[in-house]
Amino acid sequence: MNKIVFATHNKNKVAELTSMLPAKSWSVQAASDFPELEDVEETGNSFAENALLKARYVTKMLGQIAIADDSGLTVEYLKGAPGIYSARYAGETKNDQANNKKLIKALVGIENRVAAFCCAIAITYPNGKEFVVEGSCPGIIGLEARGNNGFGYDPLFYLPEMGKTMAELTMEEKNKISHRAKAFSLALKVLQREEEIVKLHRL
Ligand code: ITT
Repeated sequence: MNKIVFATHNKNKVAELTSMLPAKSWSVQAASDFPELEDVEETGNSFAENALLKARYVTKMLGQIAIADDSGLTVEYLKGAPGIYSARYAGETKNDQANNKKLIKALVGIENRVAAFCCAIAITYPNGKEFVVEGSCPGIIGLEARGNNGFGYDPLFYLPEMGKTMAELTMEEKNKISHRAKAFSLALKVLQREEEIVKLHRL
């Protein structure tokens, strides 16, 4: 079985990605399984650039296939913020509650609450091949937090067609519609295709 490493220190991302892996496909480890891996500085200007930085680092350090997710929330009224700065919107400590509180405050009295979750997934190979795929999920920012599932901005992210926030969905429900699920289904196609190419070369 081929090995891949999820190049993230975010346990919620690891849980969501792992639950979307087809059974008996890849053997997966997370960055937290390797104490030598440090947090990568996200100096890119886009989700895609940051995802590539994180995946490249892990492939370089471990010599293994790496998958990294860079994701966040874009709010139309805030001209796309918090965007690539979503984790640190309210400060360096990456506190979900503080981030949500700051977002509620930023939108007090604002009618335009259009938003989207975005996710870029980078896949890097020890042979130098690199791929990036992306997914997004539209929604609106609620007036108050609702629901206890998920993480990050999920309690504020209202899905009109479901009448629920993302935090009121089970992981299984979230995995059918989320930005991460859309990007990951494309990532799986890339992984499968690359495996087929390797098999062809062995013939
Ligand atoms: P890694 O860099 O180690 O992967 P991180 O949490 O710092 O972990 P990001 O830099 O990609 O990851 O920041 C993502 C932030 O965007 C995350 O902390 C949440 O605040 C938000 N976010 C991303 N996906 C989300 C989701 O599915 N639900 C709610 N919030 C999400």
